[in-house]
Amino acid sequence: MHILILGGDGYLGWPSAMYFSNQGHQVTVVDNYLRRSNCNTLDVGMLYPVPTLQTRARLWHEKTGHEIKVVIGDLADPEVMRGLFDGRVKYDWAVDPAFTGIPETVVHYAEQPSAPYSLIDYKTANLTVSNNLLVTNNLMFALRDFSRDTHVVHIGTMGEYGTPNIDIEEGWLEIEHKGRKGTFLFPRQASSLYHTTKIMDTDLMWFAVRMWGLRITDLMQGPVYGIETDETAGDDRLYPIFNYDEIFGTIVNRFITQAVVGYPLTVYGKGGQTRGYLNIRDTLQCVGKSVEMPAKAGELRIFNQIMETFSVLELAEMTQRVGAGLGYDVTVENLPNPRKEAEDHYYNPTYQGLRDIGVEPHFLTDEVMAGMFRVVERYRDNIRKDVIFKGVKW
Ligand code: USQ
Repeated sequence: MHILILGGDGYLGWPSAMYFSNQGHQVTVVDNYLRRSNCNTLDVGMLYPVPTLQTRARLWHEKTGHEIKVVIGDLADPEVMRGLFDGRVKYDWAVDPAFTGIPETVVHYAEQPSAPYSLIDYKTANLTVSNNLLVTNNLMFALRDFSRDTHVVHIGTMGEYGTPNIDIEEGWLEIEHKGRKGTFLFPRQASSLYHTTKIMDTDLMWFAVRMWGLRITDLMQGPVYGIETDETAGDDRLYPIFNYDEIFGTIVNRFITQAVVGYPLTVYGKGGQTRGYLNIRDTLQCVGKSVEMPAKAGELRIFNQIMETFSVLELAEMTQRVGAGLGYDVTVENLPNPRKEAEDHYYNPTYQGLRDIGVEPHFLTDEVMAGMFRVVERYRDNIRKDVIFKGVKW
C-alpha cells in the first residue's frame, strides 16, 4: 500500500512513518516543519535535537533498507496538496507499472496541535484556525477531484467532546425527539480554540463524506505519552520530537521531565481533570488497525482512541511514586489553573471500538513510566526550567 503521512515530522507523524515502512508499505511523508518553526519562534526548546526529515529518512534507509519519501511543503497551500494526487509529485519507487502512485491511504496529522499555542494571542489563534481548517479542506477537495477511493485516517481529539455530564459515545448519538429518532454526531463543546478547530475538521469531513462519498476514519485521541517504539530500537536519532515545555509538551511527558530536573509537578487547579491517555505505541497500533480495516465509501467512522483514564492528581501521584523508586524527591505544586476547564467532573467515555478491531493496549504501569524516566534522564542537561511554566491564560 502507498501511505501518505501528512505532518510526517511531528511527534506522531515520524513514528508512524517508520511503523508503516517497517511493515513493507510505501511511505511518503509531507511536512513544512511548522512545529519546529513554532518551537524556535517561541524558544521553548526540545529534550534533544531531532535531525531533519531528510536525514531521518536516510538513517532509516541505512538501518532497514526501506525508503521513506520526503516532501517538504505547506499543505495549507492547495497546490501543494493537489500535487500529491494529480501526478505532479513523482513517486519514483513505483517500479510496478500497474502502480499509479496515488496513495491508497492518507494519515492526516498535519495540524497545529497545541491548546495553549492556540490561545497565546490573536496571531497564534489565526495560525491555528487557518492551518488546521485549510489543510483539512484542501485534502477533502484533492480527494474529491482526484482520488475518492483513498481512505483518510484523521487524528481528532477526545477534547472535541469536552467533559459532558453524560456518557461519551464513539462519535455518534442516537437521539429521540418528539417521538422520532435520528443518529447525529455526538455533541461537541471544546475548551480550547485548538480543540474547536478539530470539531470544525469533523464537520468538514462529514460534509465531504455526505457529498462525495469519501471514506474517512476520525480517531478521537487523548493525550499521548512515550518516546520509544519498536522501530526506534534504542537509536535516539530516530526518536520523535519531544517537548516538555508548557506550550507543546503534554502532561505525562512534562511531569516526568519535571521530576527528573527537580521542578515541582505543575498540577493545574484542583487536579481533578480526567482525560483518556495512551502510549505512543498504541497510537501506532490504532492508526495501523484503522488502515488495515478501512472505512467504507460514504462512511465517517469514529473511534475514541484512549486506553485508560487518569485525573491530573493520579498522574502526579504516580510520577511521585515512580520517581521515589528511582531516587528522586518529587514534589507537587497546585498552581492556579491558567485554563478554563472543569476541575471536578463526570467522565465516562466509551472506547471499545479499536479493541474490537484488534488493538491490544499498553497500559501506563509504574514500569512503563520508569522506562520513560530512564530515557529522559539521559538528556537531563538539556532540560530548561524556564520553559516549564509561563502561564498562557485562556
Ligand atoms: N495539565 C496540568 N498540568 C500541566 C499540563 C496539563 O494540570 O502541566 C492538565 C491540563 O489542564 C488538562 C490536562 O492536564 O486538564 C491535559 O493537558 P495536556 O496539555 O496534556 O493536553 P491537552 O491540552 O488536552 O492537549 C493534548 C494534545 C492535543 C490532543 C489532546 C487530547 O496537545 O493535541 O488533542 O491532548 S485531549 O486532551 O483528549 O483533548
